Order: sequence, then C-alpha cells, then structure tokens
Amino acid sequence: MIKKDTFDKEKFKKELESNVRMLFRRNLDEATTQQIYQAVAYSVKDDIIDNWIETHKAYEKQDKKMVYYMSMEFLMGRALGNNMINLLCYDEVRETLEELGLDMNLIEDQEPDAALGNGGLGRLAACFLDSLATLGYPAYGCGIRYRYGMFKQKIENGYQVEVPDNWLKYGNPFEIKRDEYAVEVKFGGYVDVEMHNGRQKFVQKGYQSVRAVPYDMPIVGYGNHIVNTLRIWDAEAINNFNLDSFDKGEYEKAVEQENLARTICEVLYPNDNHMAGKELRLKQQYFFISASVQRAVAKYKQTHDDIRKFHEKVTFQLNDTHPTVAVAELMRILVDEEGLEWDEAWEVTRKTCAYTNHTIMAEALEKWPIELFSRLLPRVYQIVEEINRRFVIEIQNKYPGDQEKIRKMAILYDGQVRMAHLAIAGSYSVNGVARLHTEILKKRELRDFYEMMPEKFNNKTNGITQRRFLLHGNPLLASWVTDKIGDDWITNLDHLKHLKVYVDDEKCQQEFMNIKYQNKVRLAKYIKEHNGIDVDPRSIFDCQVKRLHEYKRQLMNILHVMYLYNELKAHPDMDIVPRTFIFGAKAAAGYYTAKLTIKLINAVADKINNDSSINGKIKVVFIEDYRVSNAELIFAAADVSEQISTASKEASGTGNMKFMLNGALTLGTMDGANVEIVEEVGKDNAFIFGLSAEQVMEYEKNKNYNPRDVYNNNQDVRQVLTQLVNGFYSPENPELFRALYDALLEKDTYFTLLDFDSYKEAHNRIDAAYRDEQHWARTAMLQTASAGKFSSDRTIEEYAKEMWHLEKVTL
Ligand code: Z2T
Repeated sequence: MIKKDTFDKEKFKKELESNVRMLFRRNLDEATTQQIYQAVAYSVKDDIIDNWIETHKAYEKQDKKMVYYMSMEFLMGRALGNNMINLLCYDEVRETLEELGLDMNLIEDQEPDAALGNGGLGRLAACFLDSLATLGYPAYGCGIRYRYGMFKQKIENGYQVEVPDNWLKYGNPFEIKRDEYAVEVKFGGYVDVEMHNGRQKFVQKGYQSVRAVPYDMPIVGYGNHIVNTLRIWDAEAINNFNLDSFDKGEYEKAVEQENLARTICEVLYPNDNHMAGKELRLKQQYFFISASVQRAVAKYKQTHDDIRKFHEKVTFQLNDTHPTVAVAELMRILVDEEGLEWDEAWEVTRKTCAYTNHTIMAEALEKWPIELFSRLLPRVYQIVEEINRRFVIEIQNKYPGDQEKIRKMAILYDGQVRMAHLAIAGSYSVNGVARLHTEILKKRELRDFYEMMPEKFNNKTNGITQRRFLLHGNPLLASWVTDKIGDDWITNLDHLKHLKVYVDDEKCQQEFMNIKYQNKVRLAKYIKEHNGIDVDPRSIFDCQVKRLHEYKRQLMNILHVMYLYNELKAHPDMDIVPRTFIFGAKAAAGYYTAKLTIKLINAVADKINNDSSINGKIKVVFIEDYRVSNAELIFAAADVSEQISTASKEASGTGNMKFMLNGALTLGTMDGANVEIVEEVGKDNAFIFGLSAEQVMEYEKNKNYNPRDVYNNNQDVRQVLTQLVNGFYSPENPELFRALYDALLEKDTYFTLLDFDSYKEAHNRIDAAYRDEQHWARTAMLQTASAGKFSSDRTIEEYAKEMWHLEKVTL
C-alpha cells in the first residue's frame, strides 16, 4: 500500500525493481524510461486493486442506485499522474524516484494520452468520472475501446497532417480485460414473428454478430479509497461456424464477421460538432450501447427480481444523442427478452434515460436515413417506429389538428430518424450545459418540446476537475493556494473565494505573478523544444487552444494578429506590450476551411517571427498536437484566454474555465459559460466584446447582415483581407487563402468582420491593462479566486441531486 500516511519508500523501490524484472527481465539501471513508466504504473495499479474490489463490494451490499454515463468519447489524457494524485502519493513517489536518480516528469511523459475523444464533450466525460469517484457516487463510464484514438497532428510545411494514434502500442498497464462479461451484439438480418405460449415473439434472424468484450479502467476518487470503473468495449469475432463444413455461405459469413469485429472499434471519428453520417459510426453506437445495456440489465437481475423497478437502481445519462439508441435497445430487452408489456417497458425506459444536449450547431444534429437504420438494426427500428407512432398520437392529443407540430416534432420524418427527438421522447430529463445554452434550447431549438414537456428541461452548467487542471497541471500555484487557504479547495473548489482577501496584498500579487512567470518559462521551454521559436516569458501569453471550427473564430484571432503586424510595420515606434499569440487546434480531417486556417496561422507565424524589424514585439506560435497533456502546460502559463466564439454558438466551453482557474483573464464574447464566468469574476475583470446572442440570432432571422458593408467601410479589415489574396503570406501561391477570403466576403456566417472592430478594441484594453502590473496581478488572482463554481464536483452534485437522485456510498 502506498498511502500517504503509510508510504514506505524502500518497499516502493523493491516493488519497482521487481516489476521491471517481471515485465522486462531487466534491472532498474538497465531499463528504458518507457519500461520504468510501465513498472511504476503497475505499482500504482497494485495499490488501486484492493480499493477497486472493496468499492464494488460496497455498491452491491448497499444496493445503491448507479449512473451509467454513456458516451462515445472519454478524453482521459494520461492516467499515471492523475492516479497518484488521487491516491495521495504523488509527492512521495516523486521523491522516491528522485532518490533513484529518476525524473517523474520524464516518466509521466512516457505515457501516451488516452485520447478517446475529440474535445469538450469527451473531456467533460472524463472530468465527470473524476468527480463522481471523488464524491463517492456509484458510477460506470461506458464507451468504446478505440484501437486508434484522436489522430496525432503533425505540422508539415504549415499544413496539418494526421498520423494514426497507436496508443495501445506498448500496452495499457491500467486496463483489465473482463472476458467473463462478454456479450453478443447482432447486426442486420431480418425479424421473424414466432408464437410463444400464445404471445408474439420477435426474433432477429440471418444476422451478423460480434462478441463485445469489456476492458475496465480504474477511476480513482481523491483520497477516499473509492475506485469507480470506466468500461470500454472491444469487439472480437464470433467463430461459431463449422470448420469441417465446406458450406460456402458459412465460410463467407465467418469472414464477414471477422471483418465486422475488426472494423467496429478501429478508430474514433475525428469530428467535433459535426455529423458525418457514416454507417460504421452507427454500428459503433449500437455496438457499445447494446453491450452496456445488456450488462446493466444482467447486473441488476443478479440481485433484483422485479425488472419493473429497474429505474430505481439504474439511470443512463446519454452524452449527446450519440448513445440515444439506448432508448430503443432498453425497450427491446424489456419487451422481447424480459416479457414486459409495451406500456410497462416504456415507463421503465423513460424513467431510466436522461439526455444532455451539447450543441445547437445544425450540422451536428444526428439524423440517420431510415434505409440505413432499419437495415442495420431491423428489430430496433421496429421499436423506434412504435415509439414514434405513439409519440405522434401524444402530439395530436395535445395539439389536435396541428400538422405543423407533427412535422416539427416527429421522431421519424422525411425518411430519417431524428435522434434528438428520440432522446427527448425517451428521457425523464433534457439538459443544456450552460445557462445561456439551455435558454436558447428552450426558446428556440427545442421550443416545441419545451412547450409540450417543460418539466423535463433543466440546466447543468459544465465544470472541470481541479485535481487535473490545477493540482496536477500547475503544482506551483496549487501549493501556493494551499499555503494561503489550506487544501480544502482540492475537494471543495468554493474555498478558492477565501483567496479574495489577498488580492490587494502586494506581496501576494508578486508571488502569484512570479508563479505565472515560472509557468511561462516552462511553456517557453516547451515551445523552444517543439517549435524552435524563442518566446519572451515577459510578453503577454495570449492563448486560443480548442478544436478548430469556424464558429470558434480562430480566423478572427489571426486576422487581428495580421492587423497588428500591419500597424507595427506602419508605425515602427508604436508602443505595445510584447505579445505572444499561442494557438493549438486540430481540424477534422475533411474540414477544408479549418485546415486552411491552420495553414494561415502558420504562414503568419513564419513571416512575423522572422521579421527582425518589429523587434520581437509580437510572436505567433502554433502548438503541434494540442491534447490534454500539453494543455495542462498552456493553461498554467496563460495571461489571456481567448473565448471568442460567435455568440450563441458555443454551448458552454470548458477551456474557458481551465484558463480562469489558472489565473488567465478572459477575452471573450457573451457566449456559453463565458456569461457565467463574467458573472462570477465581475464584468470589470474580463474583456468582453462583440454581438450578443440575441443580436446574432436577430441577424440570422432577418438575413440582413452584409459583410461587404464592413469591408467597404473599414480600412483595416480591407487591408488584412487583401493580404489573404495578394500573396503577402503566400508569395509562392497568392491565391492560397482565397477560400477564406471568399467565405468572409460572401457570407461571413460567423460575423467575423462585424465583430472585428469590437475585438480589436478589446485587445487595446488588454494592452492598457497589462501596463498596470499591480492591477493586472490583482485581476489575475481574482480569476482563480472566483473559479469555485466551475468545478465538475459542483456540476456532478447537481446532476446527482436534481436528476439522478443518487446516494453516496460509504466505505
Ligand atoms: C463537442 O465537443 C461539443 C458538442 C458537441 O455537440 C460535440 C462535441 Cl464532440 C454534438 C462541445 C461543445 O461544443 C462545447 O461548447 C461544450 O463545452 C462541450 O461540448 C461540453 O459540453
């Protein structure tokens, strides 16, 4: 056991040596850093196992209600550091390794990120698991064990190149294969009706199937001995055909099933806020949902005999519509396998499922062609038809004669299955992820549903885990905070408010900014190593790190940098505070405009960074392969947090909260959770600009925005736009950025030009504010001090109390 109070350094060293010998037939001094990482990970896992077993015994014994967090994505990042932190042995292990001449940071760097997610939605799921375990709530995460996670990004000649992420290459020390819980998942074929004791039974025949095998990863709670489980499913081939037979059909089917098993879990679809509509994606969805729901029902039945009370012990949280087929799959199991009547089954299902909406972006709305859906899932489709038939009757009863309502609300319409409508009909709760977002859902996107069933709608503003994004990511600030106010903040982030008494204390201000400076030095070193660029840690670190998407407006940011550069060239003596503009972003592999924006950022970076005439007053850095592990370095080092989405488009944002926690000032629009951040920190302590959500939605409704009006009236905008097409940043191909130019001038869907002046003016305010060192320090400290609300612990408490009605386990 390597608990804080009992940590035995010599014992740990022995274990480590023994692990290296057992795993690699080597002594510690011969082992590679990767091998040492593995050995350390196994020691830590050894420390987890007993608690893991005890936790699950307690759940069973206390018969507590369990939440299954169903998600196509879990963006976990690295496990080792996080596990040591939550086991309270981080410092002890670090010191012990030091005694052996080993550097903990280098060992942690050996672990590949578990990048089973795209961005916010997947990382939110990971933060929620951390909070659930820390709060002691019974929970499973259910997902897919992708062989390849989010691609690794290489930048070649300024362009993004996607490289497969073979994260399991050296094995995953923390996972445990649970072969004993494997289940079969069936695809395709047809439905036959058979009579069983005078009752119709629907039987799927002529199908292909795969064996779903779960792998469990431990989710360690902070200092409470609780270990929950992330269960991710792998597909294996079922080989039940007769090898002796020369039946051609049997043989072909076996080969097809091998292929199906191999392809299902192969790769994560790298789209954030976009639906690609690929058949394989629907297979992935049904695969992990069928497996998870089958297991949840089987587990319930081990200790309960009345399936009609399933919802009293189980709740399924659907992370967006991706897992929504769970509604129909649970119905299938209850009706076809458990023999419930439809109405009974529907009541159980509707009391079990709850749905979280994460976006209003139209292109992200999941709609599957009926042709595809019914071919792949014939029995599940029949059930969706029946759900739809009854739902339409409900609508008719509520709004007699109103055809328009049916058109707008039906689950099946226009040859498609509308997954959000299925999720809403089949759930007891529908929630948005920030106050503004939920209001937009109620007033606009889901207005008809809200009108018909207002009791289902609620808000749960997102949060982040301070254990990873402060305690692990920013150890200097974490221990400073603990020195000031004690360490309660680690499990109760509201305590950060006690820092407020120090914001006017000059010594504290200096300490705070000194820590920020050291973190900037750490990031500068990373940038030097990875980009070969020298950046000045005394410059303002102005950061925008998030997926690349037009609505997030990285383009507006780089256009502003181009403008600043023009100003500097025109007025060489211009007095500005040196700025380092830091970007990090992956673009979906097929998203042309996003990829071109990455190229533009890199082209601008090359030109500006190499122009000695501006004396290094501005630098531009594009951080390759932005991911959870390097994000921790960036948040800790940031002065300015760019949260500049077109108002109404960013459902919440969570990076905004990570920056705030680490003392960065927000430069943002009144969008998503920025609204609540400003509310917490005070509007004088943030740099807010741009159109409001209301204004944006008015323009969209009236279609009365013409970007050419801005172009014609704004000299600065005209100049930077012209530089997109005159070769200023691409002499070898002046037309290179034409597509960006055209998109801005023809439509400017995301109001980049309309917000440009206001954005520019907000940047001026930043420049002015940074000159007053004391005031800046005070404001930075206030960010951390005001970040208490944005803990995922708070979010999870709200889910647990207001929706799931969970009780905590006692160990
Ligand atoms: C995603 O990361 C988000 C929404 C999606 O809608 C899909 C993905 Cl992959 C289908 C993000 C939102 O864009 C972001 O505003 C929010 O903070 C995050 O989910 C978590 O709720």
